[in-house]
Amino acid sequence: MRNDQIFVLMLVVLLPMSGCFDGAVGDAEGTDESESTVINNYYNNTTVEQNSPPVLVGGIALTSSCPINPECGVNEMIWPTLSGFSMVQDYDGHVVSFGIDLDLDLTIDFEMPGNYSQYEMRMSFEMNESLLNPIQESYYSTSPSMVDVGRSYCYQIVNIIAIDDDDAATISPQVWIFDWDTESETCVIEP
Ligand SMILES: [Ca+2]
Ligand SMILES: [Ca+2]
Repeated sequence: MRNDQIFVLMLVVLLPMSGCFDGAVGDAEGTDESESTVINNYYNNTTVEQNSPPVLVGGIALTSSCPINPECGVNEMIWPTLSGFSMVQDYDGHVVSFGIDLDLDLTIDFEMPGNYSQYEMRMSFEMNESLLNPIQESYYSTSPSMVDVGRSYCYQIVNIIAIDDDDAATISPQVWIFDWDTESETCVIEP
């Protein structure tokens, strides 16, 4: 076989193979590009899901309060009012709503005023007595010597809710305790 014949034979064999190599390299590059696109989408999605809900400290209770502090007579006291020390912070945004949910539908019934980021006394005179609906319960214990065993009291569970500007809510359930009147056999929802 002559040298030029060998060269032609090698060309015949190598040319189709080089085509395979080119194609393989092209495919590999294409795969890399689509993978990097997927990773970018992943980071974008993660950023959206990383909103922190508000952090809340403190609580809200029922009390008798006077709208004109501090010189207020007993007959000027209003009951029930909502009050309590609290602070609400949103570390990656701001709080847009803070208050109490009395009928447990996860919607705030009464907003609490003030600067949310300060730990301060908040008070609302908007409270409505018709939303107080405590349930009777009895103290019980395995020890018969306990003074309270058999006596009744009343309670109502309420939600304290804070919502941030990304619509994330922090819900903190609290228990309000009321007296039970043995004569009328009703929960006492008076001061
Ligand atoms: Ca937030
Ligand atoms: Ca509600």
